[in-house]
Amino acid sequence: MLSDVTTPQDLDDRFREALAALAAPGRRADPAQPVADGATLTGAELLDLFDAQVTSRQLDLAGRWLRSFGEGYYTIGSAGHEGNAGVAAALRPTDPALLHYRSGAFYCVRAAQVARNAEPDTDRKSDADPAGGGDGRTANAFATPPPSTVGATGDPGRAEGTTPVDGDPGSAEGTVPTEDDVEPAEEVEAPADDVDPAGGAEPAEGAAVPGTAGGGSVGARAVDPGYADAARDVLRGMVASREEPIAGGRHKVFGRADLAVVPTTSTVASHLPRAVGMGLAVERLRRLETRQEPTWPGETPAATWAPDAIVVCSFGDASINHASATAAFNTAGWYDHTGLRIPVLFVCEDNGLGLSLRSPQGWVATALRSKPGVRYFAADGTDLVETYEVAVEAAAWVRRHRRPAVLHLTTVRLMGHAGADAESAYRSAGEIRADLDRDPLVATARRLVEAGLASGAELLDRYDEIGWRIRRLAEGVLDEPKLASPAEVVAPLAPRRPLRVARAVAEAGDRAAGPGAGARVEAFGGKPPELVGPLTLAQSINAALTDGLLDHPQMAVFGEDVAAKGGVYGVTKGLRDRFGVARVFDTLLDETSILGLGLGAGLAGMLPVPEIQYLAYLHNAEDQLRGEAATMRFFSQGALRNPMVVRVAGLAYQEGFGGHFHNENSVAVLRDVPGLVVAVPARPDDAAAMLRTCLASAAVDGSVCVFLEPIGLYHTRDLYTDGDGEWLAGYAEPGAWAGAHVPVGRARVYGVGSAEDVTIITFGNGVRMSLRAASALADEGVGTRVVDLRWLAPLPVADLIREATATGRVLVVDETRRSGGVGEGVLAALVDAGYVGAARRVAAVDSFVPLGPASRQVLVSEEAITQGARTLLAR
Ligand SMILES: Cc1ncc(C[n+]2csc(CCOP(=O)(O)OP(=O)(O)O)c2C)c(N)n1
Repeated sequence: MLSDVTTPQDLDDRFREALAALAAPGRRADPAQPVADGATLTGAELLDLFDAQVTSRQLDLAGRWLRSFGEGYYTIGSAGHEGNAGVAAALRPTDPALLHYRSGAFYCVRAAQVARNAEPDTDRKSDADPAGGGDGRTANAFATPPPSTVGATGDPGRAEGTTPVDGDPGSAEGTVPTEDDVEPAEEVEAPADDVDPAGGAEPAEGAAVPGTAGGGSVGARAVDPGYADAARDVLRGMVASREEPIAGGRHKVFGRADLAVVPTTSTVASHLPRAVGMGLAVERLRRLETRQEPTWPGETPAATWAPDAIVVCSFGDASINHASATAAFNTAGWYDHTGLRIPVLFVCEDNGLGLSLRSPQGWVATALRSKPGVRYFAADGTDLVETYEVAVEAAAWVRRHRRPAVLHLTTVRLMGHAGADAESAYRSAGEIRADLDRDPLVATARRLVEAGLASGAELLDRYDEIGWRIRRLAEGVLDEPKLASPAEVVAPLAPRRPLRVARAVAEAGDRAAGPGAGARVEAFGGKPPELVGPLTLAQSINAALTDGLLDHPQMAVFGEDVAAKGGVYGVTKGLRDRFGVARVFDTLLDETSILGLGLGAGLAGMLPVPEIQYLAYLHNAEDQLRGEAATMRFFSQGALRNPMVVRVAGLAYQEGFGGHFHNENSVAVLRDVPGLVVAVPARPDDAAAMLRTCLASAAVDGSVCVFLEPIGLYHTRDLYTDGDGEWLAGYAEPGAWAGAHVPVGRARVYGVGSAEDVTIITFGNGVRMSLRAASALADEGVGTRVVDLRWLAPLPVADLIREATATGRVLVVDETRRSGGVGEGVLAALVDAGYVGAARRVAAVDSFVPLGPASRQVLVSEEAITQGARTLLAR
């Protein structure tokens, strides 16, 4: 009897009752024929997709079962959403996918597609693997049908002629670009819909339906072994097994690199900006002759997507209200408006609820229909055939036109939000029952029976057979090892290979001095920067970016105002003219989307160098760095990576340009992101070397680097007296790059006077102020060593401890705030290392930076540094 929450038992009982009530089919249909008039899906294909739906459902039930005795750690299921099997079937297995946590049936279909492509011999479908054990990626845990249903495995019966006609013959062609700094619109060489432009390896839309083993009755067909692969993956995720294929026990997520399924975080909608970035990158790489070139010479190119791939990302209906989602829709539409191609298929799986919150009646359709530049498709997601047919149409449209679309699937949510959710608190029993009446599995079964493809009893046998085998798989993964040490957990987080990075920098120098010398001289207008004379910090970064773009064919520089204007501080001046709009481009004004573009581009094998115009504006987009960029290696065990060097102009002390938002001095939000590299160059020569290091580290190790540029030092020329030019530095010629290399996490030390009395540990603007203070102290006979951390993450712990111990008196000069500032980390590092000397701290006041002269009240000053040192010496 149904209670007021739907338990696994209720759902199972209800399914059995519904199937038992289905009348026996009057006649048997030919499974090779379309399942309905006007449909392209054949009976055999529908039978197969039913298996995917059942696999997904049985996984949900297994998740609850595992939880019931404390061995499962995840109970958010896909029940009610299994129509998404039809979306996967409408796509190519190589189309990159970022999936909603309820896209279980999609995942099953994708796994089966890939398994079949990897092993085209359909005989394998009958290879029994009764134990269902081992990794068994191609072994078939579903292969032995129970005695009652054993039948001949016949011709797979893949339907011919399932290719759909393009769904939108009358749609507008590419709009004319309105921006002069974007690539011109260009219609993809539209293939005939049934021709594969990539060379025939891929089926066209609608022909990719997976296992169709056994063309006869339902009992005669073996279940596609790819579903066992998928089931094992998901179960391993539920029990946090180390063997789980993407996150290795770190996260329960749909993902596998060989399935082109990119893991997502559980922050709803945060994967959408990345999906847009991936769409942009697919198009950009298709157009660039360099698409097969690696990010760094000698590395394997990361981009493996077909030139005509489309990106798919799914999400729930409540998620469309999230800022990240609205950013992604807007960015896709904005670029479409300018004529730039972004082939993304958004799939909204609309069950009408976001946990307990209802989507207002009609809101989702209204909102999705009105996204400018994003074409709207809709289907009843509980009807597999309709879902498939509309998904085929939507995918074909996106693939042909290389433009974004959204597929709105209405679904139901069965068994509540997750295992612990008591739906009855916010839904009536009647509503819950109404959802059960729309169970997509029952709907598919009804179709199959009505079409004469199966009887209810046969389908129930199928359901039980798959359920039984999933239980066995679940029992098999229970004993698999878990992550058992901190080292094991963090191993894939941010591997660093400093020697390879150093070698990469040296090799870049060799290329720039050798084969690339001519192009380099040309790019620099006949005069390379090492011949120009001393440079400012801004000029030095500009030159290093130029050298990076010359050496990395996949590098792209983008952000607000970086191209036409050359950046608000001129740091990217001239780059667009030197390298063109495909590699240096202005983005729309949205930091979430800027980072999303970087995330997608990095995943596609590019080397993105996005710019955040001011540190204050990183904060509204910070999750794209923390939640998305920094987790990718962790959640994919290094199988996927999003290398990136995010340039951020920040920190305080701008002459004549006051106020908090242009003088933000908080980096706390970055310092605790595991694996993130945070660089703060203070001097021009360090800036160029550190940028080279970041680019090499991103290319070699896939590092995510934040390159925080002190605005106050961009154009500084002098150190001690007007005109001394001591804050300028010459640019190293390429042959000297190896010698000038600055490894990640190594500090720079300046000795002033005897350098024996006090150690100042600082960074950024603090370096220049401290050197000036040290000069004043030297006049008083005090010898100082000034340590420029250069890297805020990872901190140069060994260097700072050595230098602290050398004097036994440490003054931390921290231009960030006292609470949560960098100084806290420095002092903690000293304590952790057993430093026993004296220590003091000079830091900014816990305040936002006020306008004008008032800023001096809260920021660190040279006088405060000198005073701090004197107090330390007086102890
Ligand atoms: C940014 C964010 N806020 C809150 C949550 C907590 N949360 C998890 S799922 C969920 C509801 C999502 O609803 P919807 O997008 O409709 O997907 P559904 O679960 O209904 O399929 C919420 C609020 C989250 N994961 N991420």
